[in-house]
Amino acid sequence: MSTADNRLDEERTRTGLSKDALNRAFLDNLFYIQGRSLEVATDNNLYQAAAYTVRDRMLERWIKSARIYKDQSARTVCYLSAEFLLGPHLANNMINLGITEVAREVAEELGLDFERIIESEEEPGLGNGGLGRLAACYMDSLATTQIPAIGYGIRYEFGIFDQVIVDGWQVEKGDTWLRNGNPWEIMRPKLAFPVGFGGYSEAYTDEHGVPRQRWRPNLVVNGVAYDTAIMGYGVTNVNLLRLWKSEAPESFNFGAFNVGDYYGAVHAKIEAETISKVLYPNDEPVAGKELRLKQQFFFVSCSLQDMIRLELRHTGHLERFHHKYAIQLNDTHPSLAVAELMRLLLDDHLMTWDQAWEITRNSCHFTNHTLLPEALETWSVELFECLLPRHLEIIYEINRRFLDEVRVHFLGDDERVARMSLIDEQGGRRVRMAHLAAVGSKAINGVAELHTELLKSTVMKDFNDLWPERFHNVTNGVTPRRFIVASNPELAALITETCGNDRWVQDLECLRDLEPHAEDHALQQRWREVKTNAKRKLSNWLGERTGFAPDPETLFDVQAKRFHEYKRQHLNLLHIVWLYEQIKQRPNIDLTPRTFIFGGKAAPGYFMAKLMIKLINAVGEVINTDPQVNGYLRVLFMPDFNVKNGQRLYPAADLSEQISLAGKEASGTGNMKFSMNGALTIGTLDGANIEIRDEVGHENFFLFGMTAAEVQQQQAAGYEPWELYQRDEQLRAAVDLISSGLFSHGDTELFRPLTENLIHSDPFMVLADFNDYRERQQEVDHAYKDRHHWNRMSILNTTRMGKFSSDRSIKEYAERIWQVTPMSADLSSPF
Ligand code: T68
Repeated sequence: MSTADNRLDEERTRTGLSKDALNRAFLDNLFYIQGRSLEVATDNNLYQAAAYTVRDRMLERWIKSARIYKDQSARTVCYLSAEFLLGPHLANNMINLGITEVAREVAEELGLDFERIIESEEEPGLGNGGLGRLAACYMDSLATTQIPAIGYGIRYEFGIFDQVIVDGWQVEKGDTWLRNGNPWEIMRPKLAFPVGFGGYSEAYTDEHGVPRQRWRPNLVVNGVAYDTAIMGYGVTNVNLLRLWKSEAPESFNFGAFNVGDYYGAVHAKIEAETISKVLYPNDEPVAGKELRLKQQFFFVSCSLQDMIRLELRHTGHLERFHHKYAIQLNDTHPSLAVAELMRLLLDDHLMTWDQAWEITRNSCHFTNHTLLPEALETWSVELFECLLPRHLEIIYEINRRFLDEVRVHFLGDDERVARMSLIDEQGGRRVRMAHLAAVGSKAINGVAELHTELLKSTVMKDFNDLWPERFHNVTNGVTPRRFIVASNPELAALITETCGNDRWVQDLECLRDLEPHAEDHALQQRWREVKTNAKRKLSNWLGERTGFAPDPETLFDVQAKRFHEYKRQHLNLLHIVWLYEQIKQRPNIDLTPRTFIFGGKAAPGYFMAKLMIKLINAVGEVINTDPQVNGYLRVLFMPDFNVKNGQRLYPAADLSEQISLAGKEASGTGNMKFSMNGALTIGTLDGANIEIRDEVGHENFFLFGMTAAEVQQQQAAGYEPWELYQRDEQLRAAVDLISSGLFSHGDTELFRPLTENLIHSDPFMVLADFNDYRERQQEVDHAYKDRHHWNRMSILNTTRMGKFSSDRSIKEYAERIWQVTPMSADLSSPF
């Protein structure tokens, strides 16, 4: 063999996908990176070696994609998000590379437990919930649909806390996901940008005699890039997720050392590193959280500087920046991008205001994820002035010009001007981040049809009156690669076998091919077996973790999502308590045996949400140990609901609880994951539930509760939960059982905050929807008894979920919002 042939051979071994190549690479990685042989390797050693092996296979494709994108001058989507809730990489990357089966064979031939290696991965929990997970699904779909994209965010050292349950209460544990290293990321020490804070804005005259402004910050930190490859499914495109870590600039340290201030230097280093230290939990008041604003500015500034660097390197100027980059702001967290891009173009690149504004306004696009007033971000002008004085000036100027436009458009409407201003002048003055994002964006979108309509008619009504053409709906979606193929391989195999091909993985609408088989009893039978196997697997896992393994023959009724009063986990609980009472009163009652499973985290400072978790565990303790009822009812709490644990739950659910108060859940995405895996939904007309119900068929969905319009009417008319409580005996019995102390060892105080809140205030109208919910649950009970009918409904739920693939969402963004086109990164083209 010639030297060149040898090199090629080596290269194939290093990055090839054959069994031999994988085998050799895996053993090499185990030996040369981990310093271990097979005999002494720990689970983590094996996982790391597997991860490096898979990552190396993505690298060549990644570099090639980047080269092709650059050569073609593609418009690149830059997805700016403070959160990316990625979930475990290994299994997913093997699926997208198409090497799962051959990798399994390699493991088996080496005598290794393939599943166990996959299980060993600790997931990067760099997000709170739906918003962060959506960003991760979109990264998967961007690569799969071949759209050049970079995800930009923060490399938090501590992601979302781990949840443990102690005496029924949630206890938070620090998430140390980096303790064993992260084989998926590549640190780019040379790719670092300075980010300033504080100081002042200074006027000066440039060499052409033009008066200008510049920022003199008094603190500068460095943002260092950490890159992760995001592989598309069934294509060779690989996109980039670039997360920023904050560090102290070296010069700063040396400066301090030179004057002998050793402690000062160390302190400065710690202060700089603090910025990317920890992810903030949502549902907590942000007031006073200066560090959060610092985080937002930090990652936005690094990301924009990176885009500018790339564009300058490529073309030498920024005039076409907006043609080259489509920036998507994932909620208001990155909305400082509007002000920072203006500053960079004005102050650093010396553009005129009009030029800079034209570029900014045509680069940015904004997604809103919530209508809850307490979640709409504002920052005090005082804090802004202190941290970002130059940005405040720019925001004032954007506002001055904007309000002039409003005045012209709505002559004499001063109230509207005050409502729309970027500055809220009521009480302490505050910067309204949603207004900043809206003014600086070409497109504004909601995440489900109802949500977009409510956005246009309530919180952003004034903006919709002014610029109706800017508003769009893009209903959320989730990736079927992770939420069917990776989570539920048995179901995936059955679908592929029945369809005769696996096209559905890339085009979820192909699931419709299954529909003619929905009546087929043989398929129904196998469908059910797949579900029961998934339930058995979950049951075993729960048995190991919680000491109780539920019976897979019972109906698995699952509510898994963040804990929040608007999501109404307490409505579910009230029904359980009511059922308990029914069984106690009529021991021979004819009920379908059910296992109620809850999962989800509460924000550490959200007392009511934490009390709901305690109540679930308290009710479980009583019910699960009462032989009179536990043949019918079981209540379980799955601790530490995260992406990995979610993947255990979705395949095993018979019934999915999507019971938020209508108008409160922007979209929901768990609803989609359950339904794709054949769970039926009991739900309200809220968020994407409405569209899911329209797709799967009204007869295959258990609907209950008020509409968003009815909610508004009742609240306007003065909602009186106390009257309902007085009038409705069933309801009163359930609430009273909780206050009686039965679930709290006689303590009548423990759950009082919850019951009192329901009776006297009930902001999320739990009592108003209770009866309808209870009745629909009775229908569920009956429906489950007719197995054929249930199986048919379950099959139809899966086959009709095509719309909710995140590939569809991304195609809509690409066509309607970003105006970008797919670009194949064909590996066979010359390298
Ligand atoms: C969720 N929002 C919506 N926010 O609640 C959900 N918030 O309906 C929707 O499906 C999902 O976004 C995706 O669009 C969130 O998850 C947060 O996590 C969050 C984080 C920080 C600050 C505020």
